[in-house]
Amino acid sequence: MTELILALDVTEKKKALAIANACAPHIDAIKIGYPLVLSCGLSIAQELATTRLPLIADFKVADIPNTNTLICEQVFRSGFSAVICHGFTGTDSMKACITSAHAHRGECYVVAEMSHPGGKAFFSGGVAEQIAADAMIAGADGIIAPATRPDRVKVLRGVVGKKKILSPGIGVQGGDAAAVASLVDGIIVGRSIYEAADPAAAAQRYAHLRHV
Ligand code: OMP
Repeated sequence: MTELILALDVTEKKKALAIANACAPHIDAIKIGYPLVLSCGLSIAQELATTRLPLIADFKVADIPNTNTLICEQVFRSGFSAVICHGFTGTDSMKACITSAHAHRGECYVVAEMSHPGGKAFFSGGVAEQIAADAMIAGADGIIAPATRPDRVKVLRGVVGKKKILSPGIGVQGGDAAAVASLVDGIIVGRSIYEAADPAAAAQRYAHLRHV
């Protein structure tokens, strides 16, 4: 089953709550990152709890193990159910995030390859495959892989097997939801939904892909 994850990258609390509540019946999870948390605080997680949807903290955590643990403890104590971390920091740093997530019955996803054009500069030449493999060894629940490059998603699927792949880059970044939905466990969509005149209707347009 492919889930639809809303990337709620807005910076006004009122707008964030309005979009989240309107889209809630049509989505499976909400991903929140620095834009919303830096403007509204971590308490936004509690305010979004009314949607009854899983909340993914996209902080792309990328520090030494101790700092990663301290960050993830704050994330999970605030009510998030998953965290996204970077993998280039090494297995010990990833493990710190994974351990914290699992201690709170949460999940941890590791960025294996980024979706933007610049993502090719360093996540190339086998690096993404190695990050994905290390993420599996470290016990991650899944990886983040680019919807802008379905061929790469296929390669990374070969590395992670049945573990989850969440895939951003759909719409504004050029990725085609229909081309990746059947390859991944979740598609992440931000601007194509939250910048639409009617975000709920925009989210509903992905309904046919949610259970591919
Ligand atoms: P839109 O491009 O507006 O659909 O948003 C995509 C969302 O996915 C944003 O929140 C990005 O920060 C995030 N994202 C990427 O776009 N590319 C990546 O490689 C990784 C992420 C992510 O980790 O979620």
